[in-house]
Amino acid sequence: MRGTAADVLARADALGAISEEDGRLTRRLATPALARAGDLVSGWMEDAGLVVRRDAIGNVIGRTGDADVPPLVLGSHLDTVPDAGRYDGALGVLLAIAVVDRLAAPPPIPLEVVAFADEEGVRFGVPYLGSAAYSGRFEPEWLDLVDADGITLRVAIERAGADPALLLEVLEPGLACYVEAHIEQGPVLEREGLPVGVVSAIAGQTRAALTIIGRPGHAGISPMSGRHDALAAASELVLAVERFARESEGLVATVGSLTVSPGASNVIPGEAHLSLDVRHADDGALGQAVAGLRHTATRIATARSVELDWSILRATPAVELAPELRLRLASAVLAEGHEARSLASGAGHDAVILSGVCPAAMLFVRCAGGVSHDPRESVAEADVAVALDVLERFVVGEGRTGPAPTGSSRL
Ligand code: HGY
Ligand code: MN
Ligand code: MN
Repeated sequence: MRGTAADVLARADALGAISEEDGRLTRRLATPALARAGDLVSGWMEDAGLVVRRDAIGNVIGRTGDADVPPLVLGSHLDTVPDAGRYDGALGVLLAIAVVDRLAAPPPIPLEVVAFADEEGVRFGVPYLGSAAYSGRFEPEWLDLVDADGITLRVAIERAGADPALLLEVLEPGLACYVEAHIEQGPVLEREGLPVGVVSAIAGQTRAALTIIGRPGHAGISPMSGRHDALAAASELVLAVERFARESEGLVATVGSLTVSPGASNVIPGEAHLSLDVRHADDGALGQAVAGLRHTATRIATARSVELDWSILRATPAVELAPELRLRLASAVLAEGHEARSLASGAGHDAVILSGVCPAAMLFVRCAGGVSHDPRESVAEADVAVALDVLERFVVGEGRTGPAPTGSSRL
């Protein structure tokens, strides 16, 4: 039989070996590694009978069925964070291809399988560039985003062999609905002994870039009293962010990257650049938290006589996933004999963007220890098999023959 859980895991291993870096998995937007991963996925999509194209940002899109009928879209992202696990994103892409591969007859609706080129936002700081382009929601100013090497997104896309101007064309994607399978990246399913879960909502997320400008100086002759040390100010801010989030119910806030210049042991740091990632399930609470954190950062900068530049890179609101799709997904889970546990997602997903253009739903797959964004990420073949059965049943409707329902639904 084609499209088995073993196939999915073997392919995840093959994809996991395609990286920008030796010894660890990193695959960012518009890099040769992502292009190689796209080539592999493109071949698997063709083997499954899909007609494949690549769009200007590098999404790999496979289509089956009548081109004039809005498709059911299945997919996830192919890019990764640095030193990633091999299932975040890739599992959803491979499950989608495997479902198409195993269909015994043409599905009742055209299908489109998508491997998004940038969900994590690692290279240019702004997440969801792939699904935004696919959904016709690409912002022209994003072409001027600059990576750590000073390369703009525009140039990166040109160097990858595509025409960035195509991203500016206004398009209405005309999609019927979107369903994404993804590892849970959390402990709930494992704690409750469940193979899969139906996602109810996705937390809102604000990402910012902070720059602290102090005054560089000679480490040996500058008295402590008159210093304007950018790294010391940044360090106070990092701990203040942690304390603020710990004291705020339901809030998570993270400084994931910090770079210092000029970066020599005998020079007082003149500049510090920090990322800030703030999330909450409630948009009002998120907005208040971001404002509170900005006030805290400004207070620290003033007290230390350093300058602060605070720039919001992207803010995406919390999203409730489509109730009717959640019910259909839950029915498929029940029909496969499992409890249809509903749970929220603290992690962001391309479903956030797709939910702006069509009804969207997500199926979570249990992952060991809830670990993710870490090479220790892992899933069980039996859980992947359940996810495949559920997705197939969702796609073909009740036609699938599965075990009698025994589970219960807590939506
Ligand atoms: O950051 C996230 O939540 C996701 O991994 N992009
Ligand atoms: Mn991720
Ligand atoms: Mn992901």
